[in-house]
This record gives sequence, structure tokens and C-alpha cells, in this order.
Amino acid sequence: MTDRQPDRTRRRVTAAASGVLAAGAMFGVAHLGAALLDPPASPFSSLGDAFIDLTPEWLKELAISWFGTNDKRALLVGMVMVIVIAAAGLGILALRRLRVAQGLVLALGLVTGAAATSRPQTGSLALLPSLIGAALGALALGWLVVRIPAGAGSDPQPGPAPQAPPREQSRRSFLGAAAATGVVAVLGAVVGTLAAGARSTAAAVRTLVLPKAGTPAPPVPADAQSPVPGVVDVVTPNRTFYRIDTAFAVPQVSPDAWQLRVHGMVDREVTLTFDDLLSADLVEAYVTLTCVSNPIGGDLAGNARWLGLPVRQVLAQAGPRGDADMVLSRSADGFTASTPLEALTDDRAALLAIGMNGSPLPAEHGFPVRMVVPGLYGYVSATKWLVDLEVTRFADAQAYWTVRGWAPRGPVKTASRIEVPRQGASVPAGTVAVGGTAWAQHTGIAKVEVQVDDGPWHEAVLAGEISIDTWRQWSWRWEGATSGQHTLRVRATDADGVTQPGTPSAPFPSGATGWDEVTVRVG
Ligand SMILES: Nc1nc2c(c(=O)[nH]1)N[C@H]1C(S)=C(S)[C@@H](COP(=O)(O)O)O[C@H]1N2
Ligand SMILES: [Mo]
Repeated sequence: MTDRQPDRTRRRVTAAASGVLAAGAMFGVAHLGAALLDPPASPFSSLGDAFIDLTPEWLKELAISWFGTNDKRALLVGMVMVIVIAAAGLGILALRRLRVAQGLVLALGLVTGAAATSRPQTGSLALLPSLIGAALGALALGWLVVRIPAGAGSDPQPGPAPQAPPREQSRRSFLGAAAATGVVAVLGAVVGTLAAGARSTAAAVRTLVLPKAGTPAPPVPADAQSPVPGVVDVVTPNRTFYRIDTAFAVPQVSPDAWQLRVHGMVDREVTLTFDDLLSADLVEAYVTLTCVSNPIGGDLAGNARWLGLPVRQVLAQAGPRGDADMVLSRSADGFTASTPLEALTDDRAALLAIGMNGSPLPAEHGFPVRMVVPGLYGYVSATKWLVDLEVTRFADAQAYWTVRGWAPRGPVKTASRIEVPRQGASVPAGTVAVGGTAWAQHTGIAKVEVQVDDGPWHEAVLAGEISIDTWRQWSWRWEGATSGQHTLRVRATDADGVTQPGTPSAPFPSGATGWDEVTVRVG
């Protein structure tokens, strides 16, 4: 008995590895099949998307606080880990109950296939890749498990178990099967990823030539950037602009096929093509976007120059009915946002944007068309991969995050943050340069004040204002900083004279409040 123990362990480890290889083949083949048939039907993106949609609010908040905008990568790693562990378990199960394990592999294929089918951007073939992958995975599992060499001196399993490997089954036969399965897994993953890449919108993003704005944005004032080194760029480069969305894989929407349907409580439906947008009289505006999930002092905000067609012009064509009060915008991947009709029809720069800082929208920021609305959090206004506008009423329709408990209307709350010095920094005694950014989109920032250790509030120097729709930077010279630990606090007052409340509240359900503070060591 004792001398058989290592053999049993070895068989189990080999079986676990077989399960992982079979799952690799299953997912690799399904991924490749999806890339050829219907890329969004890849089991990874559909499982990821389904998981995100089903994630409870507290877990989503936790994920954002742990991983920030790396939450998707973390989810992928987590998903792969769960699949590997489950597959290893199935491999061990297959040693004794091969048919049951194979049945579970097929069931897993059905689940991923169902997830793929349920995604708004997948077509009628979405079930196929997962089913083909699962069938192959089940076959591979059987193929591998019957070849697992029986340990020297070990007995076959008792009873007429068909999966008990004949003793003479050579090690070589197993290794050959394992290698073949591994090759299928890797080839599926690699070729599938390449094929999906070739079908992506990357080339369209690169080759699109943006038209010139009929109404360009006024130039950025020379003093708009805070003079304090280390404060963020007052115009955020596209490459570092924060990204928040529910899409596990970036939706790929071709500008050639793009259409925007405007319907609902309107006098006449309007359909817009991308060419209609390119030939329209476009407006350019600097607008600062902010995420409602941004904690006090957080960096889920960015400022860009957007090029697009004012939404109000398209709505005027459609003629909203008098009793409508909301526009539900919908993305290609099913995300929706509820924007007050008024914010889209008044004179603010609410845009169907096709350009960001002089370039076509990057794929992850909504290519080919997104909405940008000054003064509202992104979740109620900034729909990326936009395909549909439904004129409706708050009483009749709910958007993606409203269903999950967030406020139906999301005006941006006034915020200010200290960027320099950083939390925990050591600074020399004497004069310390303090600087940061404040925002109150579509109202404007009138005053920023800084406090040291519960002392009096000092008015900071405001940098130049790009527009009331953008953030505004500030600086303050802290004179006579004495050695020791000190806390700096900041608060802003908007152009209506309203000062940020000091009472802290969490981002859920309508945006964080409170004053940002940093503790530094002087000396
Ligand atoms: N299609 C789609 N659009 C979306 C979202 C989304 O999940 N899906 N998230 C919104 C949220 S919550 C924010 S804060 C902004 C972020 O835009 P960005 O990623 O370009 O910074 O996009 C908005 N538009
Ligand atoms: Mo957001």
C-alpha cells in the first residue's frame, strides 16, 4: 500500500494536468472558432462580460478600489485561475468517472455558449464556438486519461472500469497525446487572437482622417497648466486617459456599418451614418469627463478636446415630444445611460464625438462614436460605441447602473484634489509648492482653498480657465512649513458660490463628497 502511494499521487497529478490541457484545447478552439465566426462570442469575453453584468455592487467597488482601471486584467487572471483549478479537478474526476467528467466539460461549454448568446453584440452563431470547443475538450480529456500510465506495481482500478488504463499503455503514448493537445490549445489561442486582431477596428482607427471643426475650440490659455511641477497635464493625453466600462473585450464597431438610430418619443425617427457625421458641421470643445466611482482625491477624471456633432441638432431633426424628459443612449455592447433631455438640448457642448485630442476616438474610448456631455458623470452620459438614442422618460426606462442602484441622474459633484506634494511625501522645511486640480463641470470653479493642520483656509491661485466645462488647476505657496508631520486639506467653491461640503460620503449612489487631504513629513 505504502509503496503505491507515490504512484497514485503521480497518476492524479498527471490526470490534473490532462484536465488543464483538455480545457486549454477547449478554450483555444472556441476562441479560434469565435475569431472566425463571431469575435465577441469568444468564451473569454462572453464569460467576462456576463461576470461583470452579474457582479454585485460591493464586489465591483472592491475591484475598482483594488485594481483601479486594471480591473479587466485582474478579472482575466482570476477567470483563468478558476478555469485551471476546475479543469484540474475534472481531470482527477476523469480518472474514476470519465463519462461524468466529460459531461461536465460539455455542460461548461453550454454555459459559455449561453453566455456568448446572451451578449447583445453576438450573432446567431454565438453558441457554436463554445460547443465545438467543449466537444473537442471532452474528447481530448478521454484521449489523455486512458493513456495515463499505470504506476509500476499498481493494480488497475477494481471492477470493469473502462477508463482503467491497460498496464502496457506506454508513457510515450500519453506524452504524445498531451503534446498534441497542448499544441491545439496554444495554436487556437494564438491564431484566434491574431485573427480577431485582424478583424478589429484598429486599422479603421489608424486610417480615419478627421474633418476640420466648423467651430474649433478656443485655444487653451497659456496659464491653464498649474506652475507646480508634478500636477497632471491640463489636457490629458489619450494614452493616459482613464478608462472605465463594463466591456471585458473592447467592442469592435466598424465605421462603415455604423448607424445611429434616434427613436422613441419623437415626431420622426432619424438614422445617421458615419458619413453623415463626417460631412456635418462639427464642433470642438474641451470637456472634462469624470467617473462617479472616483473617490475623493482619485484619478478617474480626464480632460480632452472632443470633436463631434452637437446632440441637440440630431434631436431637433427627430423632434422630441413635449412630455419626454430623458434620452436613453445605448452602446453596441448593450450598456445604457439615462441623460436628462435638457442637458442634450440646451446650449452646452453635448456631442456625438468622433475625435479626441485631434485623433479618431481610440477603440477603448468608444470608436467610432461616443457621447460626451459636460456636467454629468460618465455613467449617465458618456456612452461609448454609441448606436442608439431612445427619447423617453425617467419614469419609463432605467439605464444600466440605475438598475444596479445608482442615481438615475448624475450631475458631477464639485471636487478638488491635492496632487503635489503626494500623500506620505517628505518635503524640505520652509516654502513648499502645493498644487492640484479642481472641477465643477458646466458651472466652473471660482475658488480653491488650502488648510494646514486645521488652521485657517488660504486662498490658492487659480490657473487659467479653459472653459466652465473643464477642470481647473491651482497652486499655493505654503510658507514657513515647520518640521514634523502635517496634513494639507483642499476645498473648492464653484462659480455659483457653493463650497464643497466637508462631510465625506462614498461614491455610491451619486458620487463622493468630502475634502481631499494629504499627510506629509516636513524636515
Ligand atoms: N458603452 C459603454 N460606455 C460607457 C461605459 C460603459 O460601461 N460602456 N461607462 C461609462 C462610464 S461609467 C464612464 S466614467 C465613462 C468613461 O469613459 P472613458 O473610458 O473614455 O474614460 O464612459 C461611460 N461610457
Ligand atoms: Mo463611470
